[in-house]
Amino acid sequence: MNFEQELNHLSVLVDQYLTKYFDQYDDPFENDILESMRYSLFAGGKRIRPVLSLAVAKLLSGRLDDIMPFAAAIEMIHTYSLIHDDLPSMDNDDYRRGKLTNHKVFGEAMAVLSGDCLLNEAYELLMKTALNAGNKMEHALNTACFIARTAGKSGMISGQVIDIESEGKAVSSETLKQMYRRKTGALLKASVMAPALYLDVSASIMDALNEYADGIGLAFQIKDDILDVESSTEKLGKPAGSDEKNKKTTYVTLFGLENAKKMLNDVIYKAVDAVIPFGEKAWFLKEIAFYIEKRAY
Ligand code: GRG
Repeated sequence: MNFEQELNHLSVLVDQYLTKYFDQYDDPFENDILESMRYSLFAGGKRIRPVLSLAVAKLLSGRLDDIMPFAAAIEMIHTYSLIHDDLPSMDNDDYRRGKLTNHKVFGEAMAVLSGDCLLNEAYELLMKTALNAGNKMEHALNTACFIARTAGKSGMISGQVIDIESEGKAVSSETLKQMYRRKTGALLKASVMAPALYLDVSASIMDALNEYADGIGLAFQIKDDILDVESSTEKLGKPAGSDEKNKKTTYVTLFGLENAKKMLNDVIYKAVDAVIPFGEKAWFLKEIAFYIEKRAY
């Protein structure tokens, strides 16, 4: 399989799992909240986080089934974060993935609740997975704790807080890096590390994957900064030029467009180098890193 085929194959598996997962619910009193949750969960996201988890699982054990619930939970958390990020009290965006944002379709109250509900659903899935993990229960709980930590105040949420507090202010490169590592990098790190934690791999494998995750996490956000100035609203499916509009400090405003591109390339190669010890088996992880560098949206 080539890169596009493998990417498509893994993201279809994620879609099938999520579809089946939500098909288990049929209480008519839950229809409205489920409609709002499904709207954003199936709005055409790239599924890069769960695909990363499955790719690492393939590399480490060849088994995808064990890791799928963790991957799906991470995608639910990611989707909740985007619904809340788009709210009027946060970025106040009308479009995401080329579609109206959740609150524009279902109203602000329902968007808050469907984000909350996706987060709850994610934790319920993680806990059920741990309960059913037999002699791997402790590893499953460790993995769930790690995901919770990266999504919470030690990761994505404090990153979002730094982002909100930094608007309209001069921000140092150190603060910007911290913000990126938390806001964007933390959940990508959870995606890469979840299979490693569940499978309880050696310290050297953990270190290599940690370095890879650090690289792609930072790269993902630098690329986001570049796309914001180089791409169009049509291609992005969300407003281009929003960083300037919201007076945000980014890699582009701090270092200039060309330097930001060089820095992006450097972190991508660091990530790629980190997985060299895995040899040929790491081809897809390397390709994902290049995909993050080259992605158009
Ligand atoms: C509201 C708790 C809370 C957190 C929000 C993740 C986040 C924190 C905000 C998103 C802001 C943003 C656009 C960050 C840039 C990086 C990023 C997370 C982009 C969106 O991820 P993709 O490109 O989205 O993987 P798709 O649509 O493909 O799923």
